[in-house]
Amino acid sequence: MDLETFTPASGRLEPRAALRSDAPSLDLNGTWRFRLSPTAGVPDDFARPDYDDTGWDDLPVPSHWVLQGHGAPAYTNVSFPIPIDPPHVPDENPTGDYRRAFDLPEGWTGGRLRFDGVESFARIWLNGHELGFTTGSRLPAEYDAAPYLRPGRNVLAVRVHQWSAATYLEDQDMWWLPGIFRDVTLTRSTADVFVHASYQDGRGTLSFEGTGTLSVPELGIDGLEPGAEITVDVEPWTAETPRLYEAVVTCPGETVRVRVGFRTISIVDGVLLANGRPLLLKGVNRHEFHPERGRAVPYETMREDVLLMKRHNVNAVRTSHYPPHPDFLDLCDELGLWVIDECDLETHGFGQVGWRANPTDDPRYADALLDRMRRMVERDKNHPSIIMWSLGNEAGVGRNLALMSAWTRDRDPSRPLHYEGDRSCEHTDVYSRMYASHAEVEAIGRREEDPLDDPELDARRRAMPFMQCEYAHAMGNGPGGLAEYQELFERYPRLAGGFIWEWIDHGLAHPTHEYAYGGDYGEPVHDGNFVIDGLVFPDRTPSPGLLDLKKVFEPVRFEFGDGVVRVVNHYGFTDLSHLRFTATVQAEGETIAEHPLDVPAAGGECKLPEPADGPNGERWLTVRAVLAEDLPWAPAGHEVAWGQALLARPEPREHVATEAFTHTGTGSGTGRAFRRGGELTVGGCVFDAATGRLVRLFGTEVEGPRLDLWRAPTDNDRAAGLEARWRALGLHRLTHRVDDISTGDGLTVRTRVAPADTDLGMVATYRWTFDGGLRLLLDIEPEGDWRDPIPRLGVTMSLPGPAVDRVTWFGLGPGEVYPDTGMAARVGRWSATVESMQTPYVYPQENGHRADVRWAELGGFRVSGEPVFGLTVRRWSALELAAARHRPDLVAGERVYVHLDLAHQGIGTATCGPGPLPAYDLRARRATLRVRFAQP
Ligand code: IPT
Repeated sequence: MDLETFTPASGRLEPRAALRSDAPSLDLNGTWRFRLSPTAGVPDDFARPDYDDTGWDDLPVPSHWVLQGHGAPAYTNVSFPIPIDPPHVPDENPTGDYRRAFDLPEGWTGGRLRFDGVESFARIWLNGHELGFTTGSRLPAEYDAAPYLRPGRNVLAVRVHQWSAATYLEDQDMWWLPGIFRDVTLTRSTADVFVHASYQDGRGTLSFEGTGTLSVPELGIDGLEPGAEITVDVEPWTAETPRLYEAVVTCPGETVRVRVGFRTISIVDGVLLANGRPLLLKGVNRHEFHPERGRAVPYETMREDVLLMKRHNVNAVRTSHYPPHPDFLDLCDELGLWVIDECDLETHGFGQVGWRANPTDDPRYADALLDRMRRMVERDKNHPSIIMWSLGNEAGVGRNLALMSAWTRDRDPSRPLHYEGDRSCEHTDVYSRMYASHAEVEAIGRREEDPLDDPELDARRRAMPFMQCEYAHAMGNGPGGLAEYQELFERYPRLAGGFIWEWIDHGLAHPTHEYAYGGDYGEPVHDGNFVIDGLVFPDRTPSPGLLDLKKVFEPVRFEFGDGVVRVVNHYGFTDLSHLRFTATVQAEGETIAEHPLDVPAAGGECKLPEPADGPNGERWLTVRAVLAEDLPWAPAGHEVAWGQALLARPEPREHVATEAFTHTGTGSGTGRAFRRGGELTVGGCVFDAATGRLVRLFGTEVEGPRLDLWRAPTDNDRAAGLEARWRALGLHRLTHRVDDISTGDGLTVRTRVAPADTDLGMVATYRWTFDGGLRLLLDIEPEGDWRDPIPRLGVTMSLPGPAVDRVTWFGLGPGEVYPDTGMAARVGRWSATVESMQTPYVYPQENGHRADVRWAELGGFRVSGEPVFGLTVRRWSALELAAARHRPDLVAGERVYVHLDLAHQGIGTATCGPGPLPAYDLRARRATLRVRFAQP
């Protein structure tokens, strides 16, 4: 059967550029007739124009049938959902038959049928005549329709098989989503144009391949012939300044418009350059994804992606791991993103069988691989945003890479080649890796990486720029370590930056789970929530990881000195004249002064305003850079960068000696502990006399605070092996024993806290005193040989649920912070409901920790740190959070849990890449937590 042939297609026309042409075209998207069969062998009589399809269903095109109620999606990462036996596929091969009738407009002749994307094998008939078949799901296929078109009614029939020999080339880490998922058109355009537009020192050189003549009215270029070259004064295209010129190519029978951007990508002395200047890629990996529509992404959603990227200081995108919808690339040209366009090739699952029979090295697949590369390059060659071609992802090594690379070098010498899967870099121009640790990136930055066996290849690779095509795996809470990577990228010229894995969580909208991941459709082989690893949630709400990334990628930095701020321009190609700067002074989070700052376009030192009068309290200066005017990707006032400096600390708080309160004489106002029956009272707060536990805090019933070491493991904790070690140790099931309770000036409760079946433990001594507020000084002392990092160090208390609705705090906010994340947080006064303090990770896990909190008001009291504490407030316990598998599993209970922490374990990015850097490991150590509870 054809679907088990190595041949990539039959009957298809030569690939050509995606162009905007004035040639007539007919949009064939819309409602088609559809029938799903479980196997491939059903009769194909449905292709006859007179076939009766009344028993079929309607199906929108573009779409994936599994997201339209026919069959179900399936998620695997590396694993193939079919046996690894190329080119064969199982008999169970979901097969979708499509029919669509259309009327040809009066006077229409000729034309091509164009399919922009069909997953994965399509056979096409027009009016009962077979046009051929095609593979290469995310690449266009065109057929000559002229011989079979007829006036009036025409019938197009398409049979799509989910599995084919080509499936072995499309093992990307994503949902398997068959169907006609991109546009279908009948077009009379046949033109192909390849525009070359380079830039050097203010001058642009333009030429083109194709037929007809080219004009760029704005540049006074008129009637340029193919092959001729012209050099004129131009403004360059960069992602920061996406200057496009409209070119018109008058071809036989049609006029096409191409937007030209003048730019030159080069590699000089091992440094990646754009227009002669170093290019630092601040990138993300983008899959096409929409929570309801899968890879059939609406235009507005593509645009939203680009806008969101731009607004978060992202300047580059790798189209992992296939060419995107062509409109996405137009948006990148227009709004400005550097793009690595990646071929639709991944054979990762062959790695599971020692790369035996890998298509990348199988000559029988040579045509198919070359076909994919050609179709990408031909389709996308006119985009100034595309700066490199990538041969594919995780496809191992093999001779077919050489063919793809040689063809591409010949066709388009202007763009460097990328491929990560071959460490020798034999067929590429850049040294690319994924998830290399900070230490390794630094070694590479210094050109001190481990050598390759082949000295010639080693010398070649050592002279290449380096990039991480994937790093900082944004799965769940995280990624940690972003700032440290960025610091390295900026320090070593060889390092051209990289691309975060990945842009979006691929959670599919689900009626009970909210968002589904692998296994939620009963797939026998799946990779669970590994597909939930994005910087934005499935609905494109930015996650804390994206907010941190925005901070780390800031193109403007502020360095504070005595009465001055130095503004440093980190843009690669523009000055700061598009920005407006302000300085705000806040005392304990209340704004007391705001001034514009006059910053020279080149950056430099600015005097700060004189300190203003105002209330006593911790005083912070915040300097912000915002857009001065509307830009196509964000409105005026959009914040691009900020910095903060501490101006003044408050006078140290005078803690009035406990005796000073004894004169109140009521007992409730004193620091002495009074016993009343089974209760002890300290300053109006009530403790259980037998356990020494606080039971009533200024009238509110409470449980705890008690020492707590547990957090709901993050994906990264799990991947780092920490969860297993923590559970083995029993940190989620600590026991508490009271050893001593003594009263006098306050109350002292000595306890030993330990899990079962180990001699490790912590002595926790709670000292309660009253000075108008209730102070807790908790002394923690580990006993035994603690080896592993611990999840957290702090206390947990719970209150009746209704007691807390909103939390107001002064400290870092508004979002969550962990030791190696939270760069987006700034010092201020914040207020949020308990609900909105939860970060909605699709796969529930530790989240929502606010750091460096000076004080917080909740539940009718104020808790102050001496000096600061970490704060987490939830309507479920850490154990309930850890047990949940989807967000709807988390149901508000009767209690609200308040965690007051001294420290947390770092986050890292161990789901792919390194765990937390050693400095962010939380070791069991002697520590003291000091907090004070008071009525506001
Ligand atoms: C890497 C893949 O390239 C990417 O598609 C994705 O699967 C990512 O891992 C994990 O989310 S490959 C891996 C072996 C490092």
